[in-house]
Amino acid sequence: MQKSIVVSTPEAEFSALAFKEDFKNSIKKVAELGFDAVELAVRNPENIDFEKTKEVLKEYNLSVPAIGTGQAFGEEGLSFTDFDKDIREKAVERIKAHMNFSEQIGEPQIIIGLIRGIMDEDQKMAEAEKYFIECLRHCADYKENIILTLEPINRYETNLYNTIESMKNLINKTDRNNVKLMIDTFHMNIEEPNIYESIKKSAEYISHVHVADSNRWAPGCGHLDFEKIIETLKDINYSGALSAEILPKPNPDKSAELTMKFFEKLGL
Ligand code: LER
Ligand code: MN
Repeated sequence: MQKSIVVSTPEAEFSALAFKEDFKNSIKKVAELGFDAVELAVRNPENIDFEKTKEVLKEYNLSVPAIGTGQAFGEEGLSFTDFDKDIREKAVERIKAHMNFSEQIGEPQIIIGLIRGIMDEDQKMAEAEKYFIECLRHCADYKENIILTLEPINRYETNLYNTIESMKNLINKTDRNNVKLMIDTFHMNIEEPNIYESIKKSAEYISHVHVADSNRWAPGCGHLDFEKIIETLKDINYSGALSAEILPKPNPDKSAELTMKFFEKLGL
């Protein structure tokens, strides 16, 4: 499993990011700490210099297991389930731009997390789901070689698809080979009846993993049993990345250091 951490390209506001300033410097620190990979959180790929990004990643020999997209919802309100067709279309166009970016840097996986949106009081679940599936199919068919990895997110952040079971149902209904599941230990701790059983039952769906402890600090700073989580992931033959999506606490550098020390303690 690759040791990875989320780094944002500039302009981010989402709080659970260890690094969000000075891209090159962040990448350098991540590489020096010994990470294998870096997950990029990107609001709008149009603002990014693809070549320069590729160059920096190459210089520090880091791969990119996935690209995060949540800021497009958090900062611009783009969503796959909005009542407004225009907003849904803009959300699809944005994810297609992420897919182009992902293809350019040769790491074909896009996270569909908060961009699913939040269901309005007046909206019915069936309607939200219909829109979500429509948008997913548009994106999935746009580039079949790029995986869209769908993230169950806890109830305090969205009222749509909080559990792994609900997301697997949605994935089955979407019926596209490049639509997969990702798990996040922070959300699982809130929503899953049994973290290990949920992982075991999802073996053939999981394409990416976010790690954060129960308090969203670096793994090892809360009360999750990461030894058992890693063991379970090994049992299902998961060989992708463990990507730390953590609060920058007690400060950004220290949170990354704590993550790396704990990864090493786990024998990763
Ligand atoms: C994004 O990966 C995530 O986990 C969400 O909690 C974003 O708020
Ligand atoms: Mn996450």
